[in-house]
Amino acid sequence: MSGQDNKYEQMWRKLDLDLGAHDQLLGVLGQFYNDIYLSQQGRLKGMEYLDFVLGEVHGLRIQELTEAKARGRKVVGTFCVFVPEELVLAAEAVCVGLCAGAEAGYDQAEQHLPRNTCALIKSFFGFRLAKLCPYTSACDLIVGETTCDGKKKGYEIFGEFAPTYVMEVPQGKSAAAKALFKAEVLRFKNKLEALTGKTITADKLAAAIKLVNRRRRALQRLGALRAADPSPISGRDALLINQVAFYDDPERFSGAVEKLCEEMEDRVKAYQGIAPGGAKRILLSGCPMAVPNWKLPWLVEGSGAVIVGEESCIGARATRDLVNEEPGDLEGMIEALVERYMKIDCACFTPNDQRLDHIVEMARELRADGVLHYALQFCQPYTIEAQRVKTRLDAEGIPMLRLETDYSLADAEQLKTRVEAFVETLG
Ligand code: BJ8
Repeated sequence: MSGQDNKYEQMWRKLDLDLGAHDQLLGVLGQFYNDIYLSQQGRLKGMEYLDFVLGEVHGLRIQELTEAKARGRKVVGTFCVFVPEELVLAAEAVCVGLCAGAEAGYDQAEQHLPRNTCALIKSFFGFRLAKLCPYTSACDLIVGETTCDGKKKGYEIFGEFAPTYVMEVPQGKSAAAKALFKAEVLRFKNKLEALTGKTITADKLAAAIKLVNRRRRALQRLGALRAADPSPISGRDALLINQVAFYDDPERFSGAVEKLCEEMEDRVKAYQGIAPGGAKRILLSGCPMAVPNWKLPWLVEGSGAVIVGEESCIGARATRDLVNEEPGDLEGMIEALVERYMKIDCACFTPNDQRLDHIVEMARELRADGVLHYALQFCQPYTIEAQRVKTRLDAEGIPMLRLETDYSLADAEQLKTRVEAFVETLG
């Protein structure tokens, strides 16, 4: 990631990026990455792959996407883990998660959205409107979803600036809700077939299910290894891996994570860890942290604690459940997709008791000393659900600190003080 390197300039120009602003963004991100990531001591050797991928986040991977497009493949962008990636792959398209983790293009975004909109929504508007994101520009279709009110109303406007399709996601888990979601999955399948001109067959879908499950299994294995004390990997690195999972080639990425897990297993056997023995163990819970939103992990680990898990869509909520690989027919596979995706415990659902159970489960399995509940300001689902999380964790005797923040660094000192005070009270 370098603001100086312009070997991709022509490609970015073709994608209609604002080259000056884009160069500035890469320069800032590169510095941020050096400070937060490359300054860590004792990182795993396998993280070099992640450093490389992130270094080429707007370079090599975009080149791969443009080459795939030249060969006739479509690129489909998503903002939510509810969108079944397996269908996108089975339609022979490339699926990329569109990140929205920086305060970029806010001025342009605020011309269309209220100022007090959640940072994630403002960020995906900003990246598009300020012409900063080559992923968004490369997309033939961007898939939104009716999860929170901010997103679903936002997509009505976003559709004026990018080819947008919205999937309806139910707000509960009744049989009627599942039927609605199944109808939406089928509608999405038709949309993809129309977009790509390819038929989604049972064979293609079975292969896509296996591929995406492989990535989930690799991330589950990595997540389970973090139960070791000392933890073999920092929370910052684990978050980065989960972030990169959304845009890297799934097969290549799974191979790299599987190798990394082998290295982690060796560390665990040797009782080696990234944090000093006795470091307080923190579980993060709440809103997703998209690239390059590394603020909180940086502050937490800067306070001497170590993050051992993320109960988040960029974390365990995205990887916990696999799609059943047994059905051999298309109908059975669609059912299996619906079953799996309806298990997601996003705070947009009501009631959402499964999420409370999962937080407790994760805290116990990962031997966390405390939970940091993280919500983006103006995110009603997570800021409100934080109260129920607190009540449940109090009942379980698990300490919790509730934080609301955004992407700005203006509150970093204040957050740091609160996190340090919380860590001191643990164990
Ligand atoms: S399944 S968590 S990825 S919706 S932070 S935009 S909820 S106001 S991101 Fe999410 Fe899908 Fe749910 Fe996961 Fe709205 Fe909240 Fe902003 Fe959010």
